[in-house]
Amino acid sequence: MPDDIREPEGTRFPLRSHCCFCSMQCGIELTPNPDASGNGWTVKASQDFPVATGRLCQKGFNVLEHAFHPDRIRRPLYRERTTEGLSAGEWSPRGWAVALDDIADRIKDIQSRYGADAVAMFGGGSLTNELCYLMGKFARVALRTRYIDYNGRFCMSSAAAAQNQAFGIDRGLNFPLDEIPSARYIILAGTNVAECQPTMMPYLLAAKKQGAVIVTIDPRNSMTSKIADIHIRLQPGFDSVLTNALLHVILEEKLYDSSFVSDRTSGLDEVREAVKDFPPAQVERYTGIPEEVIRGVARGFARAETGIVLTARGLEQQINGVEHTLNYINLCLLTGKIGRPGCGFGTITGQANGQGGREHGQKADQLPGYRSIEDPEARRHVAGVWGVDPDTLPGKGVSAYELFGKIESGEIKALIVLGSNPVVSSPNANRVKEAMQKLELCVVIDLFETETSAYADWLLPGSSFLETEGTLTNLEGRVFHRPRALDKPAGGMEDYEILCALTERLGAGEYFRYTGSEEIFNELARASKGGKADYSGLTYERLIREKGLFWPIPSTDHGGTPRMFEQSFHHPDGKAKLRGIKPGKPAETTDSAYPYLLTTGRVGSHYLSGAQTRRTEGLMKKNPVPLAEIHPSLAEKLKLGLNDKIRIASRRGSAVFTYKITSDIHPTTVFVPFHWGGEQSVNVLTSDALHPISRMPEFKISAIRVERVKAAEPS
Ligand SMILES: Nc1nc2c(c(=O)[nH]1)N[C@H]1C(S)=C(S)[C@@H](COP(=O)(O)OP(=O)(O)OC[C@H]3O[C@@H](n4cnc5c(=O)[nH]c(N)nc54)[C@H](O)[C@@H]3O)O[C@H]1N2
Ligand SMILES: Nc1nc2c(c(=O)[nH]1)N[C@H]1C(S)=C(S)[C@@H](COP(=O)(O)OP(=O)(O)OC[C@H]3O[C@@H](n4cnc5c(=O)[nH]c(N)nc54)[C@H](O)[C@@H]3O)O[C@H]1N2
Ligand code: SF4
Ligand SMILES: [Mo]
Repeated sequence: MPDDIREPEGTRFPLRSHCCFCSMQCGIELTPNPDASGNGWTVKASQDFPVATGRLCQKGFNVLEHAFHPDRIRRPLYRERTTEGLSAGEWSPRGWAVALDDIADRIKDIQSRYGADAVAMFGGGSLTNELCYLMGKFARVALRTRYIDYNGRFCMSSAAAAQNQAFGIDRGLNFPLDEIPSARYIILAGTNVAECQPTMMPYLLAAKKQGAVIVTIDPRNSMTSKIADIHIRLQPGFDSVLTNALLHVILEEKLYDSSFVSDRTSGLDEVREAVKDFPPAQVERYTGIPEEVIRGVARGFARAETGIVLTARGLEQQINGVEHTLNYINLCLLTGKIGRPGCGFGTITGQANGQGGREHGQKADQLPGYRSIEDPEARRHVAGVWGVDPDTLPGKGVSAYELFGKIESGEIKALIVLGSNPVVSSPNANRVKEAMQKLELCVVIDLFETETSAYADWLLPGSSFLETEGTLTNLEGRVFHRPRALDKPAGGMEDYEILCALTERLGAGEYFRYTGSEEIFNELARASKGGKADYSGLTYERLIREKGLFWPIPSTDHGGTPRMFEQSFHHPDGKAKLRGIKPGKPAETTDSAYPYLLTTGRVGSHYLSGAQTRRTEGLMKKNPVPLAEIHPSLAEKLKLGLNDKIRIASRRGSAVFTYKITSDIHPTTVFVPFHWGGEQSVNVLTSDALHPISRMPEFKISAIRVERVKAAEPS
């Protein structure tokens, strides 16, 4: 371990923390072990956290590697710009005071020339609730800019919009994970739990052991679908067509729960109308999914005593993602499978704090507590907590990807990135790179030099999950406290301290003087009071004592809300809204120039932009490069030979990949994981079409052409 990261004085071992990667947030225990290879620590699964007790996946076991990596940035780094834009020059280290003074001076200068909105922030969903909250406040109170958004826009925005429309509230799972074993029928659509939330698999396996039927819906026969009784391999983009057929059968055969539908929902006629033209025989002709499979799944789910539908990015990261999600929600509502034991709908949140990160104000249109920044009452309440005049709060800005459009057009001149690597993770990455060149100031706060910091003037060292205390909210909506395991690096600053130090220099310091993250949390709890995501009944003391609590939790004597919607939904009439879905087309369909579909996603051994896991030897060994999955029929057509590669071209760019032939993938589809940058970046190909409401990019569907690259040819 580098000697500037160490355990605090008087520490008792093992140190406790949580894996920083996915939304399961498995507990970990660290013990120094001079005999351990690598960094001198042993990581064990904690027996103490009630979500994934005693289990970790491959990323969890390797989670210290990046945190202790020699590539960690230790001091603020600076480099000069040339008249062409960015210098290709070397970074040079500077002191904190010099760095913060210069950044604040440049922000003030840019804002005096172009106005407050010329500075933007880009946040992330891996950060603590406290930091996400602080970023929203920092943007609105210290920068006074409307332009803040975050990577959750690429992640949870479609599911969030759908849940808000259907239920009037958005919490990923409406039930705790430990209800899964009581479900007798489980539909997993566009979710690859086995690789993306591996420690959730035991819940599914327990359900299976008790007789549950598991159905997976995915263009790939993924690792998750290996445990399924029925796998429906559909072409990307067809979820609403398939679900309309399922709903058609449920209505036609009168399998729905008529008393639940009439007492607790509105909109049945809309669904009837939407699904009438989707009889399963016709859908079979259109999709190739056999009529008897469609009828079997519809009957099985509707008749099962209990049932759960889970979705994830597979169907959400599309320009029709909100509608696809709504149609899966319709399945639960029509059959009355929600708000009671063993039942419910859930969208599986992705990032460590993908849930809390979408609740407390780092989204363009949002104030803490899941409030709307356009709502005068919400503005008054939050401004009151912040001690500012509500009229000084800016209005709503634009979504994550649209920020790059504003940079391109010259409206935004400065960007602060904290907790994301958007040059790798945004769609149409070449356009993003071009936009980044146009900035007058780019500040990246990260653990490492990244593809995004290649466009930065300043790269400030961020603090890792081990070095910060805070709260996070897992995929179930369970808020928990993550203790600080290690001291921050010598002479370093925690992420929140960097922002607070900037506010002093920007003339807003009086609103940002905190003694620590607990004080930020207490303010967040007050700001969230009365909002949809109400944390006002939470304190650090309670969270530590009770090992996490489920929001909403509106008072200190409230026990939290593990299962939602038992009595009512969150619309004013207390009912859930059924919505009739007319399936829309993807932004791009295939044609003779681009005859295949590209879909993108994840592998078990890497995490998101790979900034962390590509620095982890144990994980890199498993997946050193992105492998494109192609169907044998395509391989045959291309006459691929030994050591050949494939060139994939879309309307935006092209890239060369190593491939893997597998009959598990839909014949029209190619899958490529997105965890790599540079020449291995699949996002140079992806479509930047956005959903009209959620502004989610269509990461899951791009029309492509595939060519053989002969082994000897230079790529
Ligand atoms: N190992 C690992 N785990 C992770 C992450 C990681 O990067 N690596 N990231 C975390 C984050 S932030 C997230 S958001 C989650 C994401 O978790 P998931 O959403 O489960 O992951 P993806 O691989 O993006 O997509 C899931 C599946 O959708 C399928 N799919 C593609 N197109 C369609 C379609 O049109 N319809 C349907 N039904 N399915 C389709 C893909 O084939 C894929 O198997 O994972 C979290 N966990
Ligand atoms: N093609 C394609 N693209 C996708 C997706 C897809 O399925 N297909 N999925 C999308 C989804 S769901 C997501 S969530 C995004 C995510 O993509 P990104 O937002 O790029 O996610 P990360 O790679 O986690 O980036 C986090 C960065 O913050 C740094 N970091 C981590 N923790 C901390 C911290 O505590 N403090 C500081 N200062 N820095 C920290 C890391 O080193 C890393 O550089 O990618 C999206 N992009
Ligand atoms: S399941 Fe998620 S939180 Fe748990 S160890 Fe794996 S990556 Fe970390
Ligand atoms: Mo995500």
